[in-house]
Amino acid sequence: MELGIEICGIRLEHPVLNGSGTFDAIAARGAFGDRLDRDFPFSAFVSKTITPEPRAGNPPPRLYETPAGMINSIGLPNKGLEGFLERDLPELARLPVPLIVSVMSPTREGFATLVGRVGARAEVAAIELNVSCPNVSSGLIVGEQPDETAALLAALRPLTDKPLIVKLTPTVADPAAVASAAERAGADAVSLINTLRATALDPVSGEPWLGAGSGGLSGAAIRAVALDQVRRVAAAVSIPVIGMGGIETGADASAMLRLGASAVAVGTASFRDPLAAARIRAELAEDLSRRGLERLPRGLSPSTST
Ligand code: RRO
Repeated sequence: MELGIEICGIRLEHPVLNGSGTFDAIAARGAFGDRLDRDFPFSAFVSKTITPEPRAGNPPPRLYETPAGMINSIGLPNKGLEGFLERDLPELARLPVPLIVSVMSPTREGFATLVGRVGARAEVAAIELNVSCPNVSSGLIVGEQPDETAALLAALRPLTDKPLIVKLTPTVADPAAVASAAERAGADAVSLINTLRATALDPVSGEPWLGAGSGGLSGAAIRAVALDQVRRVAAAVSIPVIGMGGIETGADASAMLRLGASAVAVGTASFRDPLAAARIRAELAEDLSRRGLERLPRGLSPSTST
């Protein structure tokens, strides 16, 4: 079965990407060497989110395993824009697939600097705007407000010809309204969902387990939420939707594609098995053939009601 897709003008061999921040390709190259390039599990690589200035991230502990997923409170540790361009970009540009760089700033000016500088690099195929990180304490999450999201896109759109993908938050009553605002203001695609805000207590001390107090829930626990939000968003926009949230099998990926996603991303499953996405792609091809589908099902959404 032909799994190739074109998304925002970028040709991809199949529809399985990684979720930003869930696969460290530079560390993986150290561990697996050239095998990583031969067996690379994703059709495009989305970087961990970068910010204008370096960040140390949140205090430990940063992870908590739940019965069907995990809570992270990583807090955006990164080398900052300059460190990324100098040290990480040359490494990521060697990957055998198109590179999507995820960026985030607490200010519109910071976003503009990131988009201008990253967008000017030929190694970068597209930029993901992370307006949905649950783990920064800067107050407003831009992606919770349609108007804020649109204003951000309107400011950034003229700064680059590269496709802009908006990473949506699930913590809104109407994700389709935010997605539509992003589309109207010039977004080329949306990706969803980011993690859901979550808390866990240390069973012994009774205090919050995570160093930052709370974090973002991912994994199988959020799959049903992700499927519903992808369905609602895909019904509302004409730009491509990259769906993610708890995808662990080809059947999960197939469901998300049949609900309107043009591509999917694997995140938490890669922590347990770095090659999970390769298995999911193979299972997806089998699932779609079993259903008699000869092409990827964008547009065959069984329900478009919200
Ligand atoms: O770094 C993080 O803590 C983080 C980010 Br930027 C994000 O977008 N989503 C998430 O669950 N964690």
